[in-house]
Amino acid sequence: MRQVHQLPHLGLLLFFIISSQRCKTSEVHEQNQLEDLKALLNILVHSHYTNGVQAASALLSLRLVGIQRQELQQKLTQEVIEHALNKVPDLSSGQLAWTIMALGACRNPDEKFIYDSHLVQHLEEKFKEEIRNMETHNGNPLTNYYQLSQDVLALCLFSGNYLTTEIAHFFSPENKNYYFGGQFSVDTGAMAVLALTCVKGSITNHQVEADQSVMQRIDSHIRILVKKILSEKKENYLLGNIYSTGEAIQALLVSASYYKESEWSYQRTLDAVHKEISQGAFKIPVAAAQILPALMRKTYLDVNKDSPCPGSSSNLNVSIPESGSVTPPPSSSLITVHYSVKINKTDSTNVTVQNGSVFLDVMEKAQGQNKTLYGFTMKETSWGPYITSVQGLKANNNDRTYWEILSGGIPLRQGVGSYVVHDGEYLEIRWSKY
Ligand code: B12
Ligand SMILES: *[C@@H]1O[C@H](CO)[C@@H](O)[C@H](O)[C@H]1NC(C)=O
Ligand SMILES: *[C@@H]1O[C@H](CO)[C@@H](O)[C@H](O)[C@H]1NC(C)=O
Ligand SMILES: *[C@@H]1O[C@H](CO)[C@@H](O)[C@H](O)[C@H]1NC(C)=O
Ligand SMILES: *[C@@H]1O[C@H](CO)[C@@H](O)[C@H](O)[C@H]1NC(C)=O
Ligand SMILES: *[C@@H]1O[C@H](CO)[C@@H](O)[C@H](O)[C@H]1NC(C)=O
Repeated sequence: MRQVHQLPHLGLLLFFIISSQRCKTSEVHEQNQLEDLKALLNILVHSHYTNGVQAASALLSLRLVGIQRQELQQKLTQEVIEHALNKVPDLSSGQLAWTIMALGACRNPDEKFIYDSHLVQHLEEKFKEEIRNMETHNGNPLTNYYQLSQDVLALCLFSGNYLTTEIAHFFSPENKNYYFGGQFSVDTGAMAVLALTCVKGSITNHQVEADQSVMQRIDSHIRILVKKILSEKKENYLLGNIYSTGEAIQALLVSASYYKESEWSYQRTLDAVHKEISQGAFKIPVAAAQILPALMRKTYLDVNKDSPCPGSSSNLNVSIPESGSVTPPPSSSLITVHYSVKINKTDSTNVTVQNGSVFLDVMEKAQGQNKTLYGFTMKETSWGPYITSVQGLKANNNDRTYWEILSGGIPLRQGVGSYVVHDGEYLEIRWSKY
């Protein structure tokens, strides 16, 4: 069945694309980019949301770029509220921050829930718990710095309380939490730039008290973080990898006064992203949600609970066809892969699975062979299944330990639920520190 969904506001998107590159593109180019946007929207519209963070990310992005599909937004809002209702104690700080950001992205009736349920006060508490955990666990937060930045951003935009001295102290670019395995995390740095830029704006507008030295330190943090993000610009113009580029673009859009025009071209990075979209890199709804605002030159700092939700006056008639069945037909051929679990010693096996299987299928097959050696646990997250333990050994944020997944000794850039395995491949899951 091919249902056709009308999307009148694509006219606005088209307008943005054309106006952002009027000097160099051909019509074909524009048409392709519109197709890419439709593909992203298609994923956001047709995904089955199993998780409050997924729904919040999607709702936030759709509101930021001004896509108003009444029934979809209602469905997402319902999902977000249901996941928050009575479950606030179970949410991590960043999950709560994104719940607030999504519900209050612009002036709308759902905002009431934020205040009726005292979500901002709960977030203040959760942020304090993160800091307390750092103080008692060797500088390690309960979650991570990506989420601490989400917290600060939401507190800043929704008039929550925080100490600017504390922000200046903890968000120093030397802090180890910006790095995983010694490598600067572009996603994390970008989210911090957005948060710090918001805080800086609030100080400038005297919405919060701060002395001159705090202001200077925050300013210096932004400058250094922006430099680090730019130093992760790859030959293909992506910033970090494809999944950090959306947030990195946002960070660079709000911090233009910190780098020279010659240091970064929005257009080049945008073209690189479009190339990846057409190759199908954004099949997961959170991935699509994280890249969408940047494509429309929007950032999380455009969240404004007091201004009306942006819409479009254009009535260009474009439809999004349902494409629920893009998955290739099940192939009957079998492939064999090598699979090992590495802690101090390595346990290996060969596993035969259907061609087209993902990493998780291999893990399940191996577990069936020998539960002692290959048994594992996982939890559902916004990016899909996250491996929490293998052989009974549990990942722990307080020790910065996790289960790293690799192919041929190289860390994968996708999770076990998404990565499609190949015949003869050497897959590994390794007990690691970040
Ligand atoms: C922090 C972080 C980690 C931490 C998580 C532990 C911690 N201290 O929080 C560490 C360093 C351990 C980690 C590990 C991995 N990560 Co990571 N991670 C992130 C980061 C920076 C923030 C996540 C977050 O807190 N989100 C906000 C909260 C509110 O959402 P949440 O859903 O509740 O968050 C949880 C999940 O995101 C989960 N998680 C973290 N990473 C990953 C990756 C996958 C595939 C899954 C399913 C879940 C997951 O941990 C979060 C806290 O519980 C994101 C960046 C981004 N752009 O999102 C990358 C990111 C999600 N990670 C990524 C990847 C690839 C991985 C690994 C698969 C790397 C590897 N080769 O082993 C592993 C996961 C392996 C496994 N065990 O299943 C990619 C995913 C891309 C994709 N298309 O799937 C991202 C987008 C980074 C990037 N730019 O490439 N990660
Ligand atoms: C949009 O196009 C479809 C066919 O492509 C047509 O049936 C419909 O009436 C059009 N709607 C508007 C508002 O122009
Ligand atoms: C790995 O070996 C080291 C050194 O023998 C030991 O200290 C550590 O506890 C071992 N790690 C695990 C997870 O077994
Ligand atoms: C897996 O298969 C390879 C040949 O492809 C073989 O060399 C290896 O010994 C096998 N490993 C195990 C653990 O059976
Ligand atoms: C697996 O499927 C892919 C396409 O889906 C094909 O290119 C590849 O040759 C297949 N491999 C095997 C071993 O059948
Ligand atoms: C699993 O592996 C362990 C260690 O090699 C072995 O002792 C045990 O018998 C195996 N179990 C099965 C069901 O094969």
